[in-house]
Amino acid sequence: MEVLDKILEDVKKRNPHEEEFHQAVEEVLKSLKPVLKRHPEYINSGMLERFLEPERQIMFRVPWIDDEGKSRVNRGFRVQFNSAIGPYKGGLRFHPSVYLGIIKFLGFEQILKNSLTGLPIGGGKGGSDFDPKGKSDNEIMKFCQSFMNELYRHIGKDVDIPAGDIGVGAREIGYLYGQFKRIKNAYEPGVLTGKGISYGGSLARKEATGFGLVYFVNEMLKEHNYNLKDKKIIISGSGNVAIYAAKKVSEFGAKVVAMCDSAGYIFDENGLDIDIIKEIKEVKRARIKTYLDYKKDAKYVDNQREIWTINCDIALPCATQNDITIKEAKLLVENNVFAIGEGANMPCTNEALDYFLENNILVAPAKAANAGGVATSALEMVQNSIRMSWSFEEVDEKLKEIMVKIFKDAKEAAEEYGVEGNYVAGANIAGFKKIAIAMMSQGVV
Ligand code: NDP
Ligand code: 2IT
Repeated sequence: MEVLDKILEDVKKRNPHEEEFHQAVEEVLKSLKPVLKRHPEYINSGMLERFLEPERQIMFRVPWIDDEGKSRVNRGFRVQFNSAIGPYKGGLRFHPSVYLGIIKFLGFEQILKNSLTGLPIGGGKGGSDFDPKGKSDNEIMKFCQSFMNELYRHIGKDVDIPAGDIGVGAREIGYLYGQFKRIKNAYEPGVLTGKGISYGGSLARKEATGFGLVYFVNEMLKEHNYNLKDKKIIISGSGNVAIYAAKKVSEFGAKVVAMCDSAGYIFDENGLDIDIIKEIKEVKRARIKTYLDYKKDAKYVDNQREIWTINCDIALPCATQNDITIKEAKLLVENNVFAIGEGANMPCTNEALDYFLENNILVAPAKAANAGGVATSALEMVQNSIRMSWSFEEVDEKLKEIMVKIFKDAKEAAEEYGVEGNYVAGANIAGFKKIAIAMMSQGVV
């Protein structure tokens, strides 16, 4: 469709040098072709162009003082992308690679992901180029407080509800919430999710993204007469998503043979001990190579990229974007991988995704497969507003139901639009349809 090429060209021109954002838009537009053919009004009304333009983008200075008393400055972001179906919702990422293009791609993906959860949440994302690595607890606190000194005026339980992402976990959310409360002089826990359990956090939120990913992958495998039992799994990353994906696949009887951090990977043919990785990462905040201090038989390779050279049945990229390029995709297929479950956001390049689909590899796409985190964040918001908390089992049960439903919706959308088995397209279509109807109903605002 020529008109879509023109729309993509315009997006590139209006958002120069934001390659990750271009990539995310390109993937979605490609999937939406059959929908837009059936619904030319989505283009003719200008709705599609509005959908590709964030409602609001906020950039701000974050000054803070380090432990040596030196003045430092970082850049803060919040992109409030789309509020058609609910208040902006999405995480905060603290990583030196963060710039506007990263936050925009994440915010854009979040719109469709949040729509897929079936819960009333719009899409947004934020973060900073602050690097938490090597910072003391005091420095992290100082940075979070300064970040909130600006962010507080843009968020609220019915306006915009941030949460965690790379570099932001319960510790950071605690400092952010503490500062929000001081500024507002009100106890409004629904303004942030991923909080500690003692002050309004939800049980199972920590586990939700990784668990949800495995529930989704399990549904996809069932649909194609496979299961997880005895399968060899590689998981990239060793953070929040990776750890709980590893725990859950192990419960399903699969074996995680390799995991990594940004420096290198650990490998054990007999399976890794996930509790040790949890201890290293969550308690000690140490590097993954220290796994060798616990398990002498494991191997450490000082090159994270090479994790994809290992043989496996299923790959779960759970670290960061563009982790699997065409080169890694070809290696994985050569080594007989049969399914990919995207735990991270946009971990495969578009070329890699196309290659997997052309080779009949099952792909569980990020915006569907990792939606369990934000879905459970929305459940945390419900608990905050009714001033009650549910048990771990209750939340986990709801999470499972949501993931099964997301799989069904992606599958049915793919069938309806003639791309059966392509869950990448199915998820984009199913997520978009709800947003499109809401935006069309609300008029040009
Ligand atoms: P964490 O900060 O807990 O962990 C990130 C992991 O990925 C670490 O092992 C980190 O290694 C590694 N990593 C980060 N950046 C790079 C990089 N540039 N190259 C190689 N490795 C890298 O983050 P999460 O587990 O929360 O997030 C992981 C992914 O999942 C992200 O894509 C995020 O957007 C996505 N996601 C997260 C959700 C959540 O609820 N937390 C929900 C849905 C998606 P190191 O420690 O060395 O930096
Ligand atoms: O990418 C994501 O979905 C997240 N980082 C979780 C967002 C949230 O609001 O829980």
